[in-house]
Amino acid sequence: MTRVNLKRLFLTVALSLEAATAAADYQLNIPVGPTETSRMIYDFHMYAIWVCLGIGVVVFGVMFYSIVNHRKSKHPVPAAFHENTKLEIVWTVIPVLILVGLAVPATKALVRIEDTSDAEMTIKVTGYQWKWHYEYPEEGIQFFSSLDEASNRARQLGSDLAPEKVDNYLLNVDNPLVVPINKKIRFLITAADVIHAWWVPAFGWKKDAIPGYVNAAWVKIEKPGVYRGQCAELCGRDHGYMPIVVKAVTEDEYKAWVAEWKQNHAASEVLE
Ligand SMILES: [Cu+2]
Repeated sequence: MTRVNLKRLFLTVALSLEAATAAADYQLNIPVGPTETSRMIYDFHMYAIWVCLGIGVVVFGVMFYSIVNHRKSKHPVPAAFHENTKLEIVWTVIPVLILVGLAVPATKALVRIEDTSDAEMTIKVTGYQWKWHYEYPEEGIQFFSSLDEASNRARQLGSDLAPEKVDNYLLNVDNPLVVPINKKIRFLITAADVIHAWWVPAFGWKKDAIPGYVNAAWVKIEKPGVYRGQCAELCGRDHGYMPIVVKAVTEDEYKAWVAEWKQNHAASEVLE
């Protein structure tokens, strides 16, 4: 490759990298959500990364030191030793300690994430092809949550509505799940037809929704807001069109929403 060509190649790569960074709203690290579990996962992830980095620095340090200081030109005759009990004990004990140091906090986090006891309220989530059904057993509230109409219209072949014109295209639903903040909410997750998975990245976990089986998970959201997710298990033709929207609101707003819902829905028409 000529010099000019190389220069052009370098420029093209540099420019496209810059364009990609500017255009994409992405981050390299995992996000920290508004929940304790999400923070715990993030903290452990960072801790593990630093441990790995430390191991890398030590291992590569020893390797480069050996390459440079024990090169053939400096030591033409290689050392001829075999076995070193002390060294072997050291390189067994240190990795074991590192593994224990990783396993203890990882197990603690896992146990905490799985512990759905002492929940203050329960929400039952059922996956359908291709929508979600939410039920608040204590309140007698239940409804389906499907892709919003604008997205559904825009996604059709030859639609008169352009996807760019739709806010949160394919990420909005008609009836979002409304939950109060600062309450431990237990989710009971299942499915009515095939396997789906309920996933809101901000919460830090995702759970399979399996017909005939109930999975449990919990969340305690600390910040009001709209949290979005999607079905995370390929479940058929419209798998990509069953988003999840969770609206986390204050306790008072939640109570008002419950009252309003009950007023608008007679007991007889709870299920479609
Ligand atoms: Cu699905």
